[in-house]
Amino acid sequence: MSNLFTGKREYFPGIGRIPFEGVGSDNPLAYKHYDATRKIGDKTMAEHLRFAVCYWHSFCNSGGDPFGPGTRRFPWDEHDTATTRADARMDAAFEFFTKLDVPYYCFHDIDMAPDAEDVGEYEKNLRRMVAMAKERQEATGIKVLWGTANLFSHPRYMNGAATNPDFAVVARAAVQVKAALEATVELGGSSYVFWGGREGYSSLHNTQMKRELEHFARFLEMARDYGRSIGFNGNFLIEPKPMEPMKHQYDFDSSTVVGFLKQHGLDKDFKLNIEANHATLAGHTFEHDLQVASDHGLLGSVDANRGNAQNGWDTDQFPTDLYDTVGAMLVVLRQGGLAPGGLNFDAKVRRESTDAEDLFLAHIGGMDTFARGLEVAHGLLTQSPLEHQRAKRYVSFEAGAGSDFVQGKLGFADLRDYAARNGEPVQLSGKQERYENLINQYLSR
Ligand code: XLS
Ligand code: NI
Ligand code: NI
Repeated sequence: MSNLFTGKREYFPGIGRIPFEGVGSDNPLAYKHYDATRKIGDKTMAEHLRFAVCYWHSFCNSGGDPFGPGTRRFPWDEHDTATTRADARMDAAFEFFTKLDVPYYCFHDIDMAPDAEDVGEYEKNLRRMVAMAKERQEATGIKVLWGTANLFSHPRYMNGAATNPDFAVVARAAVQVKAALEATVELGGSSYVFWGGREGYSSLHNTQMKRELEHFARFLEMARDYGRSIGFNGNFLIEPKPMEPMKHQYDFDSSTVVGFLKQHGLDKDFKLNIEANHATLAGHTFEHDLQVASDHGLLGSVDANRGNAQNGWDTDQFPTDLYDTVGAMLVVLRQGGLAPGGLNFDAKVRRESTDAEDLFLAHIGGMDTFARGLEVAHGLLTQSPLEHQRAKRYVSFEAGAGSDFVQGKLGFADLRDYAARNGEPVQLSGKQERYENLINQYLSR
């Protein structure tokens, strides 16, 4: 069978473009909430959500785990050479993006192109695939949300990339970041991500942490300067994660990364890419890490997935929890949107999910969960008493001594005198249950 979109082999036969059919439909291959052109406030759902499919989990990860090999048989892997496999994989990827009708995708250099230890060969491989991707983008209108380099799979990076104690490895990592930046610029990507793969340590006994972090900052500075010099005007993004693969990852969570960026004067060019499952691994909620980044004006993009409440590792499941997506979209709407970032499904179907169709079902579910989260969050912000109730808790800072305090007009002795005059503060309930009920009320509207 030939592919409607490329004229080549069809990799997902029997599945057409996914339509919006609404909640009344039982068609598993239709959107129930995500209606790309429907307006929520002043933007369409597509403009608010800016969905991206990730190349690595969707087309490269066949489901291997530490206990056994992959379970999914990818037809694009049934070719003799790395080159023909890469070409076929790209055909499959663009067929998938088009059928799902997502505007963006994200990639690592070596998801797309065959890796090579020889620097020149590696660069040539990537350039060839970038040229092909560019053609496909022009033919389909699909764009890159962000690009990145895989600085964690090759054994040379076992002790880290930019933070490796061996300068030869640091320089080799620059080869990939330079090439991946060029690829991102060539493909019109609006952001470039650094997830700190193995930037961290397994033991502090053999590690000079301060020194490694200084090297990391220097490396990022150089990447920024190179990116700007080749016309990259978008955001550089750091993606926090507290552990895995290393025992301790340097980009632990939003707060840690914000502090690091400010310490090194990188916060003008770098923002954060927050991944739900990384936030929960750090002992936070997804919403918490989003809020911290947003409060600093540094929330750049989101890796949309979820963990598992019973597991302590990065399960990278597709988001299905409405409570989570409402919380996330409240933060996103309050900051006026994510653009030029978006919602990238850094998520994989389960090892037991082996049908080609499962990749569609997973993305449809994730997109519907975020679309519904958007609707509910918008309702909460524009129709419910939520914002007013929340603001009212702080009313004592709006006038009088409270306002003087905020403006820095008081000293500590003034606070003492105020308290002495005022007597014991009246008890004010936090009313958490009222807020929780309000969210559930809007979820069921
Ligand atoms: C791994 C990360 C990775 C980044 C891109 O945990 O989430 O997939 O998003 O390198
Ligand atoms: Ni992850
Ligand atoms: Ni991620």
